[in-house]
Amino acid sequence: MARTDLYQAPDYYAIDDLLTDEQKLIRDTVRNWVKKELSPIIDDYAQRAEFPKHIIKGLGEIGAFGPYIPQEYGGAGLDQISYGIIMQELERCDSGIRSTASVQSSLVMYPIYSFGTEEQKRKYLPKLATGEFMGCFGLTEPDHGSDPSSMITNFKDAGDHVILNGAKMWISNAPFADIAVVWAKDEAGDIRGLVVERGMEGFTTPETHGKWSLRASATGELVFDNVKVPKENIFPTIKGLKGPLSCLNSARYGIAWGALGTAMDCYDTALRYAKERIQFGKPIAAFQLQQKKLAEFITEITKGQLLVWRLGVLRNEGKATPAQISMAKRNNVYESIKICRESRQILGGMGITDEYSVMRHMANLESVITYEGTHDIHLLITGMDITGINAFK
Ligand code: TGC
Ligand code: FAD
Repeated sequence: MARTDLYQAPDYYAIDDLLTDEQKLIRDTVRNWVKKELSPIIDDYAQRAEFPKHIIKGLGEIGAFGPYIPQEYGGAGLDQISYGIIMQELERCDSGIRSTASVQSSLVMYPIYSFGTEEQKRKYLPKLATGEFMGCFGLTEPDHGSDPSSMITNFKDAGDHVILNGAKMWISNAPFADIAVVWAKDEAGDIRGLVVERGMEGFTTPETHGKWSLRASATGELVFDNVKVPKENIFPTIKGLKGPLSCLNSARYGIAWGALGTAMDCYDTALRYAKERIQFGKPIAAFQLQQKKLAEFITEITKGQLLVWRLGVLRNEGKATPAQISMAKRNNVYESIKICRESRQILGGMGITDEYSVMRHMANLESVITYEGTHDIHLLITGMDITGINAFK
């Protein structure tokens, strides 16, 4: 059911004062676009478990695809905080929509820009920036999720092309993507990246059905059955897991901002509802137990906002470490999922309906806390960073 979007962003510590005029303009542009184009339709699409493909052009127009890719390749040439703000505003509406934008930006455009040949950049980036081409990122396999270095998807040399075999699972955007950035092992056993195009013989993208989470995002498999991929589609120099993991640094950073958007939306919804809903002759906001929840929400949101803002500054300076990004992804998703769950309780029975966004956000974050490295994997990354001891293996 279409509902009016009354969202007002919380800013308890005047974090707006830390933003430039350009960053605020970008934030307002995306927020207004979301209110007009996305909020009225998102629940219908989530209920139908369908990605709203007609918004792709609009996402391109507001600069949501490759915001920090240089303008000469079709990107917007923005800074990292602007990228984060765009992710926050999109995920404020729905994690699945942010997923589509962050996969396109950080997992498809970023590797082509960072590792691709000049021809690959010219061929793909401008079309990805407008949404004329949509992309997906294939790292996870049915038997290799948290441990991608054990992947079995591989390619063999066959003259001017290679023959690719294997399968990837849980791939966002796969069912409609025009191209896939795929990570596979070469004959020496090194992980390499290559661009596989829809239409190549033996390449299929079956859709994954039955999700209770991220329902407005299309998820699928990538199946490679002796696919002939021209050698010119291989990223020439990057080898090893650091290739895909570098892309994840960018996407995890965007998720840290994005997840906060869900918490900000749930807080705003729960606060408004608590002030309006009367029980025992008073607004439920007058009860101490409800105030405790709301006070804790705004505290965690404020801490999360400061965390991502500082991380954005470090990324702008080229100083953010993968472990710092990992901490922000884990913390902001974890705190946001708790805020969404408790907001749902503040709304009582109404909280389970699509009249409010809280239940959808809560269910979406069950994917977000798992993808791009699970909560536990990120704890181990911090653990290894501070102790110097690897507890993964
Ligand atoms: P390890 O031996 O630690 O490292 C292998 C090589 O990679 C380097 N490295 C990194 N480089 C850049 N950025 C990072 N974050 C890096 N982390 C490690 C490392 O220095 C080493 O380099 P070199 O030169 O020595 O070879 O690797 P490991 O096999 O022990 O695994 C480490 C672990 C578990 C942390 C890692 O593999 C991991 O992060 N696992 C989680 C997997 C994951 O996040 N998958 C995400 C799939 S994509 C996705 O979910 C998209 S959802 C998108 C959406 O819809 O929004
Ligand atoms: P597993 O790795 O099997 O983990 C299961 C449990 O074991 C987890 O709780 C984990 O924390 C724990 N565990 C694993 N190893 C350890 C350890 N060493 N120590 C302690 N605990 C451990 N992937 C892509 O490549 N591209 C995409 O676009 C993409 N989109 C996705 C979209 C959705 C909706 C979802 C749900 C997933 C997506 N993924 C994508 C895959 C995602 O990255 C993986 O699901 C994730 O990395 C976890 O892998 P797994 O599901 O195989 O879980």
